[in-house]
Amino acid sequence: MKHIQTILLPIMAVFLTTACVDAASITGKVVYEGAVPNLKPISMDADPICSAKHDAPVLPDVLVLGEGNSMANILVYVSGVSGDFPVPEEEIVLDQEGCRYEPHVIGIQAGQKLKILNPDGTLHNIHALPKINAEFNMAMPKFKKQIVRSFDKAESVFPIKCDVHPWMSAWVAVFDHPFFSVTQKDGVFSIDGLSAGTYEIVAWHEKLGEQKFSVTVGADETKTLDVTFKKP
Ligand SMILES: [Cu+2]
Repeated sequence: MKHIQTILLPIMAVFLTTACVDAASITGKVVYEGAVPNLKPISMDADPICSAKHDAPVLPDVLVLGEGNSMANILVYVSGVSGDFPVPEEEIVLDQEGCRYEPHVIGIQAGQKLKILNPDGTLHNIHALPKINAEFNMAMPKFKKQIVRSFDKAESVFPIKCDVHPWMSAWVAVFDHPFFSVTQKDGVFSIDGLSAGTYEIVAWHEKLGEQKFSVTVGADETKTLDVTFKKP
C-alpha cells in the first residue's frame, strides 16, 4: 500500500499543478451595432439541383445575427502563443449541403483533419486559397461524397470557394495551438485551457476587419471580453 502511495502521490501532484496552471478562460459575446442592412437572397438558379434544395430564400453568411444582434461567424483567437500542443484526433467537418458551406468560418489546428462532404448530388469544386499552406483544388462530382484534407502550417484567415457555384464561400484559419473559437448565432465564444498571463485576443470578421484586445487572466480565472462590431 505504501508503495502505491509513493508512486501515486507525485503523479497526482503533477496532475493537480497542471490543472491549476492551465484552467484560465476568456469568454464573451460578440454583438453587431448599427443599422442592419437588408441582404439580398442568393440566387442559385444557375444550378437547379441547388435551388431545389431550398424552400425559403437563402441569405448570405456575411452577416448572420441572432437575438439582440449577436453575431455568428466571428473568429476569436489568441495571437502570438507558442508551445507544443497536441493535434486533436477529432475531424472538423465542412459540409456543402444545399450548395452552401457549413460552417462558414472554420478554425482548425495544423495537421488536424478537415472532412469535406458533398451530399448534394451535384458537382462541387472545392478550392482552398492559402498563401503559406499548399493550395488545393478538387472536383467533387456527385459520387465523390467526401474527401479529407489538412493544413500543415499555421496561417491567418484565407478563403475557400467553389469554382462551380460562385456564391459558395467559407473562411479558414489554421493555428498551432487550440486557443480559438468561432461564434454561432448567439455570438458567444470561449477560449479555455489557458495558463495565467496576458494575451492578445483578436476578433475577426470577413468584412468588418479585426479588433485586438489585451486580456490578463490569473490561474483558474475566467475573464469576460465583450466585443462590438460597428457598421463602418
Ligand atoms: Cu459548389
